[in-house]
Amino acid sequence: SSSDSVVTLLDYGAGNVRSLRNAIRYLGLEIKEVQTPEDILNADRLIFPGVGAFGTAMDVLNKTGMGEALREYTEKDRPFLGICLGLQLLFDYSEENGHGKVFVYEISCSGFSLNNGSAFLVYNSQCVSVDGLGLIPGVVRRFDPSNGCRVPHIGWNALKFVKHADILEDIGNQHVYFVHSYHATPAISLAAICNFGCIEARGFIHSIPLQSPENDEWVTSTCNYGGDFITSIGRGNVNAVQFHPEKSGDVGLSILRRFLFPKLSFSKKVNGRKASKLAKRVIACLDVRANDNGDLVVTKGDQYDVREQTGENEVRNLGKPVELAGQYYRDGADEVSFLNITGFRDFPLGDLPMLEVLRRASENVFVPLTVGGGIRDFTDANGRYYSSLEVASEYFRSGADKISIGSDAVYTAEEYLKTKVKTGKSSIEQISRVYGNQAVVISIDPRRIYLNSPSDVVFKAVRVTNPGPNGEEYAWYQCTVNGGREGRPIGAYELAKAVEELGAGEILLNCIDCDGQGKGFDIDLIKLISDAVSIPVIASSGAGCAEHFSEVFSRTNASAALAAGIFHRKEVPIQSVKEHLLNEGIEVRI
Ligand code: 1PR
Repeated sequence: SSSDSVVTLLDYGAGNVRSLRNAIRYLGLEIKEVQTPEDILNADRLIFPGVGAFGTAMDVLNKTGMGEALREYTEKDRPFLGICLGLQLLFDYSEENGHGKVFVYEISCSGFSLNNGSAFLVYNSQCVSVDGLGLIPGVVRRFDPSNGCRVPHIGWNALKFVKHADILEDIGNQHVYFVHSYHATPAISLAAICNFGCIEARGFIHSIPLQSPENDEWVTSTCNYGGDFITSIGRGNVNAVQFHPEKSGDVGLSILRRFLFPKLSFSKKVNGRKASKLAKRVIACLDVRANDNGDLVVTKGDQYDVREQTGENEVRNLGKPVELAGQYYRDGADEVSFLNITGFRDFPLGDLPMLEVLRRASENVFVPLTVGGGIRDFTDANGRYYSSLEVASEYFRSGADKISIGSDAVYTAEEYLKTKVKTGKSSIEQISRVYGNQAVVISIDPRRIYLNSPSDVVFKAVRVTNPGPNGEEYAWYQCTVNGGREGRPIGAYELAKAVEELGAGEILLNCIDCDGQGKGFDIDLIKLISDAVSIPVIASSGAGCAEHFSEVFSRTNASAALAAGIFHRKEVPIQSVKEHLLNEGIEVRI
């Protein structure tokens, strides 16, 4: 019937759901937009991709009457798929931008034996929380970096299945893509939160806040990231997942397919249960700029110089951006990054071809797309002012999942270190407030400056593995702007810490000295930065063979490694990098 070819989408306009729309269309369905609460109640099949922050989303849902309709729809067990925040909103409460109530969690524990009797423990933890839809018992909390995990949780994890769910039938041991800072917790066994030494604790926490979080009947899978958290729920026709099926490659598309076409039968795969850590990501990067004919091409520099050293000195041309992005997706890249490398001098919203590249790439690439270059406040030739947030929004609308900021982050960090004041007005703060920290990547372009002694500069210096040309044993890493053309009075270490405080969600760490050299990543630099911050760090610049990837993952705390040249020149396929990592015992998505 015609209703079988339509899915209703609840998009309350808080961010980028373009990726999901692309995935639904790719699977051959039409999308009906929810305009009124009745559209929810009349849906045959509803997808709710929550985006933005919990409190803001609930405000919108409550004001529009959509919240009430969602409650009714899910309570009636109508076909529902929540994604990311669309899972979290089904719970009782969240700590994310709670503005109303202050709860003191009183967690009373029972059901375990202590001195032959039952015991109570009062666990005092203050939480300002905000009400959710309240379909599922439990609280949504922030990941805690003191548990040894980087926040946001970004990347690919395999799931631990605790209960059957039709839509998860095809996952097996394969990884799915997460990006979030908050998570719902399963009914926690007491042993998981209290260290009672000799006491065997096997009870359940009965009240958070004064209400049972016994959501066992809902939980279909979990994952461990500084503790167990809920990765999917399902009961009857109501499903929700914390990860992003629309960004999880083929396996993600199969989850959507199972939800969208429940009547079709698919072959079954056995779901694995092996423990999984967050997989290390392998990212393909496309430096994009116009060549001398004005066509956008993928180029690649040697220490940031992208012009051929021979003949006409033309811009090196390594292919077409949309085609290469599609190729890398099919080859197994975990993410694809576009860097508009002349964005610092050209206004990106004037650069419509770049937006078109994004639009077209995102129609066929179902892993995360990052785009950078030229994100800053700008006044055009007609005197019209654009904020960096407007520039970023245009990138998000065109299909980016994350944006990256280079030069503007350097100026912002310099100012912040001088004044120690968070103005709330910088690009980092504004964009992360609206789109979430996880959507804001800071691209650092440092250059090594050798020193005889670390006390020769006020910036953080390290002892280098390979001494400088005059035998110098130390170096500091100077930040640059405008594609490496200008050095600034701030080090990569100082910048990284400042941007983390300002709300950046990830660092893309290049190194001008290593770029395009194929001699390996700058381990000294990557160690320095990945140990200094608790947000994920992407190592970049210098990969020349598969062994360089295992080296960077075994010797530093980088969460991902990015390369350009070796992939463009087809020297090392992405798949063989992954296989090598797997052989070295490093978890990757295959
Ligand atoms: O300053 O916000 O407009 O952003 C400009 C962005 O463009 C920054 O992210 C900056 O890193 C990038 N960029 C500017 N100029 C260049 C250039 O090459 N002339 N490219 C450039 C940066 C570095 C990596 C490269 C890795 C891996 N290129 O993107 O892909 O070094 O290369 P390899 O594997 O071949 O060694 P703003």
